[in-house]
Amino acid sequence: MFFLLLLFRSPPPKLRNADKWSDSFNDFISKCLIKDFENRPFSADLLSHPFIQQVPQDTTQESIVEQLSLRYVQDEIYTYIGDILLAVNPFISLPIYSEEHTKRYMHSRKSDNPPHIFAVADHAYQMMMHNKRNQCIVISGESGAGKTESANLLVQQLTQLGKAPNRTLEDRILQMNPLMEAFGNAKTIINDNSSRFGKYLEMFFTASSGTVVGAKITEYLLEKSRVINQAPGEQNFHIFYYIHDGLMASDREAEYHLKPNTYYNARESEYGGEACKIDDTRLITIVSELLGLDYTDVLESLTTTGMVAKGEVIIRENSVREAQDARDAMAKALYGRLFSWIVNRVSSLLKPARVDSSQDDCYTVGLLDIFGFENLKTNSFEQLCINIANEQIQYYFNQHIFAWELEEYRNEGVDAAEVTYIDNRPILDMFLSKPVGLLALLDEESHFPRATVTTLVEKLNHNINSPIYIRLKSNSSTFCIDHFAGKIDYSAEGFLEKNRDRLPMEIMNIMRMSDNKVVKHLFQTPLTRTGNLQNSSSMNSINSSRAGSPMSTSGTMGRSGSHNSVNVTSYNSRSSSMGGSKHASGSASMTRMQQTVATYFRYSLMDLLNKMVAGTPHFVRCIKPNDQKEPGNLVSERVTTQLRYTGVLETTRIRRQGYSHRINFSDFLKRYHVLGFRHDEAVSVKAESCQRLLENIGLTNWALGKSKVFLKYYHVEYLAQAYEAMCQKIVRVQAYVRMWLA
Ligand code: AOV
Ligand code: MG
Repeated sequence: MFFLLLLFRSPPPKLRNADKWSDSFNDFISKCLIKDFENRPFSADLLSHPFIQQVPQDTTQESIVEQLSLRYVQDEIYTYIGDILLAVNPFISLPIYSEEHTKRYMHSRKSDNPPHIFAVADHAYQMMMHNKRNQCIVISGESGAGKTESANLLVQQLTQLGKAPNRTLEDRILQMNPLMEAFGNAKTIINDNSSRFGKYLEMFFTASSGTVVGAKITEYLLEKSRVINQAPGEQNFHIFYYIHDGLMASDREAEYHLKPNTYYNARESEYGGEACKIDDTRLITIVSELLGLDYTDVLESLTTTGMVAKGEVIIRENSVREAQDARDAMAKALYGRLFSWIVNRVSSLLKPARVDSSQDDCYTVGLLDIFGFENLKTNSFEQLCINIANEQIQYYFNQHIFAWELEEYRNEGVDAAEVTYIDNRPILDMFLSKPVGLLALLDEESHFPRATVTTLVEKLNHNINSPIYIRLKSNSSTFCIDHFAGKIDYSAEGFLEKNRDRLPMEIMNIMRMSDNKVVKHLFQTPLTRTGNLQNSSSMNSINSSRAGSPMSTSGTMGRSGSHNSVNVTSYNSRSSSMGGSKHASGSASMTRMQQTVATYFRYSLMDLLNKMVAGTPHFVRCIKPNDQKEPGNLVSERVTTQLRYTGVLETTRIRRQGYSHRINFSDFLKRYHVLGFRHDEAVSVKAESCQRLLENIGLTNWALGKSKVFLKYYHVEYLAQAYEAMCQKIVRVQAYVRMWLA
């Protein structure tokens, strides 16, 4: 810094000689920059910094919990395990998200400040700008652990980092969350604001200046059955209560025909086998009016079914059960499609103009916030899907943190940690493989009209041969799965109907004739199936899957960023129908066939994985300290369980002993040459050059493989910052010289 100040005061005399200026100048710059660098060596302090190395060498599960507990009572809810952030839910608003905090965590080193969710945003942003690669922040944790809050805080910080060019864009991005949560979140037994859908939010930044220019949301697997039925103690989606409570009492009744909340809790218990009859036809009048439909059309679509027999259309009356199913299917389809429509509308409002024309101009930071692992009193099809999605995230975490890393050590001959971890791939295989995976068997059974819950469970019991699937002999409609996060009993009651998720054609047809533009539009697109497991945005992504992605025909799960070279066969490779090329035509045929929820769920999972592997990942692990939502109360056993099943102890080991970042010799030398050598010093691409560079910078604890430099997570941050600082200096020096020469 001192040298730079001098530079701005008086020009160095040697530079006046035009012939010699070049050499002297370069020499001068090299010297002064390296000198400046020596003033900020890579100090041992950084390595032993309390925020980086909080966990002592002889770490045990107990000592981690103890550390977390000690920190938690002091409202220090964040802790790093290497570059992974643990966030323990405080269940109380803490004064740690102020403007001052926002500023403190912008463009800073992780070691400069206490651990914080803002630091994760900052780090991802810096990595995106430095490495010119898309980033992805994966937030995981049980239901109620704090994923959505974390995601919102990340968006807040990223918006600030991206210096939104105008308030409108910033406001729009920030306003999106309350809107999405109003329609997609609900009160459950576990969480008052539980996400009932998975959300992948991509924020777009310009490559040149890092300015945020837009965002895109993709939604996954909305639990739309909540519209028609909620478990005791749970509620419908927030929006219903907002509308009800927000309307003037007079409008509520007169315009929208809304009754007090309790009215809507009344359910029928008896189905009866007889032909149905609608007792209160005023309700049909109201529904027709509100949806812009014809009264008779609505009545008939609910109470009758048209069938083609011998070329003739025969109309038959529905049973009470069928009519109720038709009504429920109508409500679910309407809500699910409306939700997708809102998501797409929001995305189009936030769409950056340049993304369409030139993708290369932007990089993204993606944020994944899904519904957390659930174990309720009664677990149904929704919990099964939610928990499989969580298995998938855990699998991705394992692959990234352990499998790929250990494989690279072996390939490159690097002597590093031998860490064992619990691989949950057998669980995913049990669910997703074909033809005897649980979802494939469910699909098969769903195609038999006469199938019952008993035949389904019998089929599962008979065909699944895995220790993860546990038969419960005492009850013919339940089974148990030994998930990564614990054993869960599922009740298969309703699985078949929920999986078929049929929307009668009669309803589809009348909706398309609605006078209400939005309703009409919702049912117009043939691609939008009867569930939310399908939305056009995710369909697009499936079709555009790239080689090396989990959707590729090779069946390999490629990795992004500096790890691109490693391909590990994922469980998808066994599921031949998941091949990328098949998807292109697959989506078209989907419009024709009635697709099951399970099938679409598999597509959605692949799509999600596709998005995740396309960016360099950052992990936030949310921990739930107790089940009572109490602040200041960390129940050790509860936390220990979560740490155990998420592999935090193993993560600690691999992060201490291992090298989370690999970069090949050539890229390493190209990128960091300026930090360790004179600018004009030619160096050949080999291990010795990398070693010299690392030694010149003063880094320790790295390793060299056959073709790659192996770095610890903190090296990377240091290198990125040193590089950016050096670039800024060079630019300033060059500007000064230009000014001086002119
Ligand atoms: P989740 O997203 O992980 O559950 P949330 O993010 O909704 O969990 O958090 C649950 C509740 O915990 C929130 O409504 C807040 O009351 C509280 N909370 C979480 N994080 C914080 C924080 N950083 N500061 C203050 N309070 C917090 V689910 O969507 O159910 O899987 O499916
Ligand atoms: Mg949530």
